[in-house]
Amino acid sequence: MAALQFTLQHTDNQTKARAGHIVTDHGEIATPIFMPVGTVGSVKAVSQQQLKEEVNASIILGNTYHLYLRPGTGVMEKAGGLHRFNGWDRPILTDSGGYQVFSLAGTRKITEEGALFQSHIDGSKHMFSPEAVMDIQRTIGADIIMAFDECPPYPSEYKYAEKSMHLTHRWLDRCFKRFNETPDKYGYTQNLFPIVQGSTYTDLRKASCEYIASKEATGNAIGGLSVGEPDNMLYDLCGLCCDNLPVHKPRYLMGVGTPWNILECIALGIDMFDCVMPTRNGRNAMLFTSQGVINIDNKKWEHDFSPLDEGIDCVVSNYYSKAYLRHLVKAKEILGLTIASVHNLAFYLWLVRQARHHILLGDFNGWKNEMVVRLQTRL
Ligand code: PRF
Repeated sequence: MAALQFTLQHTDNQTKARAGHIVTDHGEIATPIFMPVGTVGSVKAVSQQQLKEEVNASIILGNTYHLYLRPGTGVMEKAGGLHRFNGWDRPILTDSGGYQVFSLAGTRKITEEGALFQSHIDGSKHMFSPEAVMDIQRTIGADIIMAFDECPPYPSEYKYAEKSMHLTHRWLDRCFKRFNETPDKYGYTQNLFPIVQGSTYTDLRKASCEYIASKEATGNAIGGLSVGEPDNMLYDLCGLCCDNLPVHKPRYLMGVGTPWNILECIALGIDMFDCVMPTRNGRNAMLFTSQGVINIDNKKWEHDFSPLDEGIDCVVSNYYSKAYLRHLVKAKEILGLTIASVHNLAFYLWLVRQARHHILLGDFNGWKNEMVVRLQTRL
């Protein structure tokens, strides 16, 4: 079995958008790609069959933090890894838990050693160190695993951001040391992606990119963005990071974002995205469609028997009507959560496939500019 391979197929003339191809031991991924978030080993309200047949997902995410707390590494090891446990036989990426510790856990304390935190489930105390997080991700067995990092809040003072970035870099050295000392557990190859930090400071971002690039990993990630900063700042910092990361490695922008954020960041040179927005917002009655944003709760849809979205290639989106989904949501029927989540995910996957199509066709920029306006329309 082999380490991840990335082939850059085409770079756009007018923007920095790329069409590429990733090969992992669990299958291939055409880029740019969006990865549905399956925090606890399940994409909320959506089955693995729906992810394959209706959403067309080629890779999903899991979270080290959640899977470590429940069901725990004992179950994961006995199952033979997350793929065997949840029945998803395509690629999986796990986030390292750094971000989740800072956003979800109760009291936490960051030291040189790692992060001490209290479980959001039962209040029990745990310690995540770079070594522990590598060991846990070895046991979960995702194809792509993430380095343990600190994501500073927005805004952060320069001094704090600088100290935090250096800590993330020292943790990265420890991650690679542990990763290289431990073998693949399940017969296929795992890949460790390092994460750029540096908050909103361009000199720190550049320094972090340089440090991350020096690790010569099979892919690189950008963290610490989409944490409350305005969109123009997200785009400036994302662009700067893309320009300072290796060209021939996939670039993964963590936790971004809205459909228009994704299109703008594809234009800056990002290849991989993940975000809870399509599933979380779907469960809260917000639909992203090829014509704009719909609040399906709204009375205006009560008698609208037209399909959720005729503009995309998903049977669920073409089949169920707006009036019917509104009814399910109002009646708090479980199926409503599933239809909204499947639709939103299918839309996100359709969007990145369209982006790839237009990159290869050579008219990405014009298409993107039109879509960025259309997708933000409130219907
Ligand atoms: N670090 C990690 N995971 C993340 C982030 C990060 O900075 C973000 C920030 N948008 C989302 N998920 N490890």
